[in-house]
Amino acid sequence: MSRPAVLVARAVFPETVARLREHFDVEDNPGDIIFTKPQLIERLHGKAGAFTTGSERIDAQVLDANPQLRVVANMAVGYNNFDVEACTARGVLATNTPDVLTETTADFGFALMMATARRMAESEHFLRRGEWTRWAYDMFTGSDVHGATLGILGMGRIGQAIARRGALGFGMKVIYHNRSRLAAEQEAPLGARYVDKATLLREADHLVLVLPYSASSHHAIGAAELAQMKPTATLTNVARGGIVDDAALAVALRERRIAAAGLDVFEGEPQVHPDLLTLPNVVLTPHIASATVATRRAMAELAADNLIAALSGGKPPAPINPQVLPLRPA
Ligand code: 8YV
Repeated sequence: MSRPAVLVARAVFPETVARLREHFDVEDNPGDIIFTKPQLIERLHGKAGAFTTGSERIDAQVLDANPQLRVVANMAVGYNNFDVEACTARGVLATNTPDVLTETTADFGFALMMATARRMAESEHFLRRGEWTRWAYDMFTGSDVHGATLGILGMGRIGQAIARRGALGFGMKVIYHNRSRLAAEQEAPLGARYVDKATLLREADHLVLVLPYSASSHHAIGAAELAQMKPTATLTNVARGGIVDDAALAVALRERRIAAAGLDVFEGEPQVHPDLLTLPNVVLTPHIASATVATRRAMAELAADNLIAALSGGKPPAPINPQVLPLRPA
């Protein structure tokens, strides 16, 4: 019997590709070309599986043009690049990479929040420009992180890991809003208080967004929400572009309706709203919250584990739509 063929849609660790080659006929993408939709459709021809990242949109059109496709394995915990309903309707298994990036992403979210509150990027640029000539009592005064109120929108695994850092490491008061309330035994060690969204916006000194992107979270933070925040508050987004209305945020930052923002994700990235680029009170990073060597390796390995298990009739560790299992025969 011939081996299944898979597409590795973006450049990834050579070790991961080599491991996949032990199981499959692999077409990889060492040049790291970002495929257009027609290119992706064409590359997927004849493939039983795809190793994808957030840059490949797997929707009904791609699936219908490739009825032989049975597994799409995302190297990401977020999977808004997948139309999961379309996958499920066609019996295509979708998988992701939860857990392995939780702590690393929480480290980064916390660091970005701190950099934002303490004006690290802005002051570094000032120093590099050679403008640091003397000390001044009010030079780059920011707002405290320790003891402040940490607001978390989206209290999943990463949200809880950020809350833990704030509560246990920095003595922060934690408030959160989520689709569902945590169990009392999860809230208690963090002293976390479940509040409605309006209270979260009103009370947070530092608001961190960690919710998944979907039609219902699109522009969850827009002009109306920003207007409810404290003028001294910071906003940090390590979730997905599109959760924040970036144009409205740029206006709020320019008019100092909130103090500052830290953004790792953007609407339409890698494009960044031009107004954000001109503002001093925003820390901008290129979607790197999960980017440590160890975590990216773990993500790649888990995506490969998913693909290998699913296409060999096993139980993939992180299925998104397990109801399609067992996989339809090739
Ligand atoms: C990925 C992420 O780097 O896991 C996620 O959801 O946003 C990042 O960790 C990115 O999505 C590439 O696939």
